[in-house]
Amino acid sequence: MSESTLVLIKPDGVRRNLIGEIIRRCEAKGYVVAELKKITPTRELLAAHYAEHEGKVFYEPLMEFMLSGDVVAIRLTGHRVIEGFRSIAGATDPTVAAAGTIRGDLSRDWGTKVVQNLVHGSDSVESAQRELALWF
Ligand code: DAT
Ligand code: MG
Repeated sequence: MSESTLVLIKPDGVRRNLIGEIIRRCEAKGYVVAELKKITPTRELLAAHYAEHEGKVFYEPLMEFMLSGDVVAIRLTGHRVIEGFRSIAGATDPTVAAAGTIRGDLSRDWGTKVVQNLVHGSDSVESAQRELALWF
């Protein structure tokens, strides 16, 4: 039984030329890149994507950050990939994300209003279905 998750390589990952390194880690883990595209997201798309965070203090900085450059959207597939990708991505806060994870190894806190942590991964089957429908 296979499932899909939405992975986004955020503008910091694209700017830092980490697209290959991030995809390499997904593939090395055994997941499959089923669909992939590089896009310039609109505010409307991001507002729908991050609807759960509307009203939070970091919402506007998060939107500005996500609008600051291109994003790579990936439909990543494999048994338990939703949970598995979040495991290899690491904790939201890159300062405390474990070594060995994407965020722990490759990102840090730069003192910006919103944490720049390289990747997004859907957090549940429902989120994955909703987000994949938005981006693909
Ligand atoms: P995740 O991306 O680990 O699922 P999230 O969905 O709670 O985390 O938040 C979305 C993004 O918003 C997250 O990747 C970074 C930013 N963010 C979350 N909480 C934050 C906070 N307390 N301060 C600053 N940025 C935050
Ligand atoms: Mg989230």
